[in-house]
Amino acid sequence: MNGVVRDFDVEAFLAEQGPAVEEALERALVTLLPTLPEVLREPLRHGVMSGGKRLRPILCVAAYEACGREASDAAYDLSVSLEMIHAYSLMHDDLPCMDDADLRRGTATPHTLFGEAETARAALILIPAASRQAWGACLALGRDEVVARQVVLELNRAAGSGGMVGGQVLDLFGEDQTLTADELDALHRRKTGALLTCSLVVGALAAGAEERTLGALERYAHAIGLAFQVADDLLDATASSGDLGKNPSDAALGKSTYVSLYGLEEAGRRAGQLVAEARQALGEADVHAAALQALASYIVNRKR
Ligand code: GRG
Repeated sequence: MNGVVRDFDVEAFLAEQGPAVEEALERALVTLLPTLPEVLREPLRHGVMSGGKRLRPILCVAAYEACGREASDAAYDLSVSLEMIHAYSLMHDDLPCMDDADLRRGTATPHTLFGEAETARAALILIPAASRQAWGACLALGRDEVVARQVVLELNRAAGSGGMVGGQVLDLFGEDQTLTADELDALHRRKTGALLTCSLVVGALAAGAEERTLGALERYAHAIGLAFQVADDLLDATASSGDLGKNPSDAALGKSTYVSLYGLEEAGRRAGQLVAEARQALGEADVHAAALQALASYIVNRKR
């Protein structure tokens, strides 16, 4: 679908980033879990530690590095605030009152293992915990409270009704309806795009990026946010639930997708165009970040 970035091994890069993200998540849980009633600890741990690509933290740290900073434990601690919001959203998304899924990341969903009420409650704890996580990490990175406040604000804005939650509402209300291209873009810019965009913005803010770099990273993020969803729809239409490790499919839920709207070939072309837009945004602001260039391609070429 889209060419690989020469001389950059994205698979090796992801394999290297993964353990640093897992360790930061463990550090966050070591602080958080003992503060909770026992009955909520296992659903929360399962929701956060059940794997996944860890794309949001990886993008956050890649943006931080693209702004000339060196990744440290505190940078990964910041990045996992995004994964905590993502984990809560998946825990809720899989509940019977939403997508009613029993498989996610190749494993049983938390509510099927630990109960609906326990999972719903445990997931909610992750929202304020993510804000505290981001705040503490910003200060540990040497940023002042003005920047830390801006980071926490961006995180909550992306997670809220103007972002992910608002997109989820549009998604649920759009079931069994045929959405237009503009409606589908608006839905996914919020549901999936807002948090992905926030991942880069937070990394850049914490790095003290100048306006021009911040703007370029934001444009890059808008493009890959949508490209991610187009690729997700292509995978949903072409791979089995066993290969993807999740269910049910969008078709089974009566959802409009980029594939139902454009067909496989045209949706693939759109994903390619969005990757090109993302790369161009970096080039225009002279952001030389091989990892981000390669991640844009990975997002549309991934197999899960
Ligand atoms: C109150 C209406 C209301 C909603 C609560 C449930 C919810 C908030 C939001 C759902 C948002 C959601 C499920 C977005 C899905 C985004 C998405 C494409 C997830 C899959 O992301 P990957 O592929 O997953 O990065 P992994 O498993 O790799 O982490």
